[in-house]
Amino acid sequence: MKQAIRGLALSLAFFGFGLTALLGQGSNEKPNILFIPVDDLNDWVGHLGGHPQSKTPNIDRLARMGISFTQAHCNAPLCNPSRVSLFSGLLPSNTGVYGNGERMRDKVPDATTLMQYLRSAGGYSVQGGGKTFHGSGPYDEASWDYYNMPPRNRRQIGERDEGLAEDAWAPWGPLDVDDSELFDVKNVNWAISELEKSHDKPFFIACGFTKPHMPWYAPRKYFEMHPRESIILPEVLDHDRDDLPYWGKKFAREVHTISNGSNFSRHGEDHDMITKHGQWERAVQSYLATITYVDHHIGRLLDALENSDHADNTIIVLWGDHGWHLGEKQHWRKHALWDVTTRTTMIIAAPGGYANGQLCHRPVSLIDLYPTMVEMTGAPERDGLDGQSLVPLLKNPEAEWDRSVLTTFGYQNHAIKTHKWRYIWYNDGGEELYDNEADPNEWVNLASFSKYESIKAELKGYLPSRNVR
Ligand SMILES: [Ca+2]
Ligand SMILES: [Ca+2]
Repeated sequence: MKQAIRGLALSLAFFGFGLTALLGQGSNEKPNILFIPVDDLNDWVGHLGGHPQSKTPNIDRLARMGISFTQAHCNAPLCNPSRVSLFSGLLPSNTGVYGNGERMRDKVPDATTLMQYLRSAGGYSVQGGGKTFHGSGPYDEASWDYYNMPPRNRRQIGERDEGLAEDAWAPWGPLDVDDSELFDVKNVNWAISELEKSHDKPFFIACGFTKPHMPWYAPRKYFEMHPRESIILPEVLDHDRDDLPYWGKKFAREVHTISNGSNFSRHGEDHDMITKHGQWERAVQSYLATITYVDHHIGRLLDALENSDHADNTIIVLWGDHGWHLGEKQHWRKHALWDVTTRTTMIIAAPGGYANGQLCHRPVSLIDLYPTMVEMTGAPERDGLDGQSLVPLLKNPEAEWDRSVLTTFGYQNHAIKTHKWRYIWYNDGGEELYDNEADPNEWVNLASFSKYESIKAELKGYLPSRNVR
């Protein structure tokens, strides 16, 4: 796999990327940044192998242009806290932003977001559109020079299975509309128009996708690329949840609106409802179809950049805000601390001096993007950020890397991820421990076995000492 990616990267180097280095142009210019947040995209991406039937030729093409992180994790397993931590550079345990109800400026009024920093310290123009922070608007006016909000059409409802009960939870199905009618496509069109312009200042453009977040409605042609009758379901172990502590079981069963880890609303058990109504294959098909739809329009963005004057001087960063379960652990959605929930897609592609066309298997997280962008743009180093620049890994994906990754869900519920282990600690003292090398599905909770006491003690040492309420 690595060889193939390397070969393709080499050929790409002669068609645009790498030309800067070959021609010696633009070396003193600050690089532009194209940021591509993709909502609720887990690792069901071709080259990451999260699902054997995913079709993402354009995300795979981006991976060949840069470094794709196969162990990239979110710092919070839902939209608002994941994005606030990425853009503020501060972990949830340092801001107290744990749920979708809390606003960044209420908790950390003086935060300097990545966009603010690039503007003030780097002289960048900063523009966003679609879903960047939580919601489809700017969220934080101070973070943007301009924000694009395409008009929303009447809500598009996809075709449901015939005879499906009205109360079945099934927000998915094919749409008979043209792509151009959809919100994300209108937003991509705006970003393309910006990439086609010349700019006086270095630019940061965030073109955020609201899909593949539910509902999984996408044009019919993308469903036809994933025939339902041949859909492969995720591997599941019967009674997998029996060895979970109280909060693990709670998180697996329920849909949550969390505020400081205490406020839960019950919507019934997703997995029972989906299997009862025969919707599991349809759900997997719909998620795959929605990802392929997003991938197609990511390809249009990449084409536009490649055909523009900015191709040789623009960093592209694509990231999902957290993972997504489609039945693994009999769990659906996000809102938990297992690998399927925390793992996401993260690719950084930039011309010049990086080991492009390789995979990096070191554990990293979204909090690392802020300091990485600071270093890659040559902006002055910033104190007080919780992440660590990934530039050493972009230069050598196998560089020594002793960092662990922290994911937090609600007040004082944490997961620590190292290359080999996942350790989960809940605020009532409940624990889970998984050997991710031997047990990638996280089926066997080792926390109660005495032989792992010293491993647990070591991993516990990575838990944050500060937990802001
Ligand atoms: Ca999300
Ligand atoms: Ca289990």
